[in-house]
Amino acid sequence: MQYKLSLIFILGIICSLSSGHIRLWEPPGRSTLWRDPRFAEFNPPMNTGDDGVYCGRILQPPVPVNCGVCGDPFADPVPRPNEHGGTYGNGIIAGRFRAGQEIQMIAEVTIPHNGSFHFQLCDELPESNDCFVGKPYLPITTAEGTFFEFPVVDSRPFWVNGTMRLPPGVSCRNCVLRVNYRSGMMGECDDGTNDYGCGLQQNFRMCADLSISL
Ligand SMILES: [Cu+2]
Repeated sequence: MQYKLSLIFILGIICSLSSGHIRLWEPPGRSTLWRDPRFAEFNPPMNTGDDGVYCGRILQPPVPVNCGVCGDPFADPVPRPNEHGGTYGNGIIAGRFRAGQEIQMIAEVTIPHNGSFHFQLCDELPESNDCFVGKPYLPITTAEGTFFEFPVVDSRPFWVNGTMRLPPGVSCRNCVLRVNYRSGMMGECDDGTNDYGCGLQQNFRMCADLSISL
């Protein structure tokens, strides 16, 4: 137990020293557009912490309760930096697609902490928590198979290179794609025991603007 606790402590230090954990390259997240030369003409604002947008470092239950809709600190004034109308949410369309299309998906997990991530699509602007609640998870296909929740099992930084199926019949001039990565570190379960993935976890989010036609 002593060993486990000190391990958690050490991991906590590693986490707090580095921003880090997931970056959405394709379609590029709002905070990552600046890294992509295809969008240089739009002069997207630079966010070097684009892989560390995690609810202001506040750990979250399985359904996040105090986290910005696109991962910013909940206490930030709305629109928060990664939300539509915020610093990084200035309506630059990261990709133009057709409803139901299978699109490329590239994500970089810069610090893996077990757990899993999923994608959802909101068809309203500004995006809202209510819009994402209940929306289906988009199927992600890689060499490993097809997943609605993509499991993070590697212990070293890795890339996920695959495809993702957009929902059929959903179109919008500016849809909002969101990735949500919940870590699977040691935590307290409902029955009082400790196990990986239980209790409060780090929760990363990133939103991207897509234009989807029928
Ligand atoms: Cu971490």
